[in-house]
Amino acid sequence: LDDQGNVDYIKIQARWEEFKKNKVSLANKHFTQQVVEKAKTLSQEDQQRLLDIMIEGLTYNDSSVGIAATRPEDYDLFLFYLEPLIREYHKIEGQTKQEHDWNIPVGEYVLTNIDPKLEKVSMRARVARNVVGYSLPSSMDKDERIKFENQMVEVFEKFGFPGKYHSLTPGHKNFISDQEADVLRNKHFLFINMTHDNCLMSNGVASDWPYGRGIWISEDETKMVWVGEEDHLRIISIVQGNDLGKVDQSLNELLTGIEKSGLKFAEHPTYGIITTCPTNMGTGKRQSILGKFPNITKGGKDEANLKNIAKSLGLQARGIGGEHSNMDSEGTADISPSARFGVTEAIVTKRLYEGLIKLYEIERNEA
Ligand code: CIR
Repeated sequence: LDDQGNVDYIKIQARWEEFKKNKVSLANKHFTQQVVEKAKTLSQEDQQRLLDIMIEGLTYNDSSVGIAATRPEDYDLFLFYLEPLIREYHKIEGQTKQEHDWNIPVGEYVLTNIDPKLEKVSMRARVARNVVGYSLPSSMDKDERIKFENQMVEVFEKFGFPGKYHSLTPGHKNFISDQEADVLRNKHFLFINMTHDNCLMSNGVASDWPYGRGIWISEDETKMVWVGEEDHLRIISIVQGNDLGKVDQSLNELLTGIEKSGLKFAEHPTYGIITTCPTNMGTGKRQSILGKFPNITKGGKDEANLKNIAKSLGLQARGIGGEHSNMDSEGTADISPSARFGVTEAIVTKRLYEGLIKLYEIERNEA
C-alpha cells in the first residue's frame, strides 16, 4: 500500500519482476497489465483483497502457484485474474463446467495388473472441502478457527463412524501433546506443523497455529478428517491393498456421512468445489499411492528426474511427508494426478492408474 493506504501497483509489479529472476509463479505470470487495469476499477476494499489472495506469491519467491483465496466469493470477484491461472494449472482449453461422478468400479484399477509386486500398497485419496458461512483458512481469526473446530467436534460425535478426534488446540478437551501428534505424523496420518511451511506462513493459512487444528481418525485407521489445514476440511481415506476403487469407496462413504450431518460445502457453478488453493478447485480430489522408484531416482539421489517424468505423464511426485518433503533411498514417492478441475472424481482414479502403468514401465526400463 502507498502512503494514502491505496494499493501500489508500481511497487507490486516491480516485486513481480524481481521474483521472475528466481521463479515465475502462476500468480506472477498472470498478473498482467490487463489485470492491473481491471483491478483499478474495483473498490479500495476489493483491491486490498486482491492483494491478500496473492500475498503468498508476493512475499515468498519460491512459490509455484502463490495464490490463496480468502473467501468463496473471491472466485467470482477476481475471476478475471484467477480464471486463466486455473485453466493453465489444470490444462483446460475452452469452457469447462465441473461435473461430479463417484461411480468408480471396484476390481478394475488393480495395481497387481501393473506389477505383481504391488500386492500391498499404501493407497490414499482425499477431498478438500470448505464450509459455507466461514472465511477460508487464510483469513480466519483465532476465534473463528476455534468455533469451526468445535462445530466439527459436534459432527464427529454424532455422524455415526466409530473413531476419535484429536485436537492440537491448547486446553481442548481432546488435546494431544506434541509427542502424540508426532506419532500420528510418523504414520502419515496428521499434517506437519504448518509454521514450517513457507507457503502457508506467508498466506496466513498457518496463522494462530495450533488453534482450531486437529484430526479425526476412525477406529480402523482407514478414514480420517483434517480440521483447519489449508482447507477447512480434508476428508481422507488410506487403505493398504491393491485395488484403487476400494479407497474411493471408503472415501465416498466418509464424505457422504459428513454431508448427511448437514454441513453445506462451498461450491462454484463452473469451477466446482471451492478451495483455498486454485490447484484443488473442481473435485478437490487428490488420489495417490506410495510407490518405490529406485531406478528413476537413482537411489533417491535424483528426485528431480522422477518429478519431471511424472509431470510429463500428468502426475505429481512428492516425498512421503507431503508436498514439500523428500524421498528416501529407495525413491519412495507419493504419486498423484495433477488435475482436479475439468475431470470427475472417477477420472482422477483412472488417470492415476493409467499414469502408473507408464511410470512403472519407465522404472523397469531404467533397471
Ligand atoms: C506454491 O504456490 O508453491 C504452494 N502454495 C503450493 C502450490 C500448490 N500445489 C501444487 O502445485 N500442486
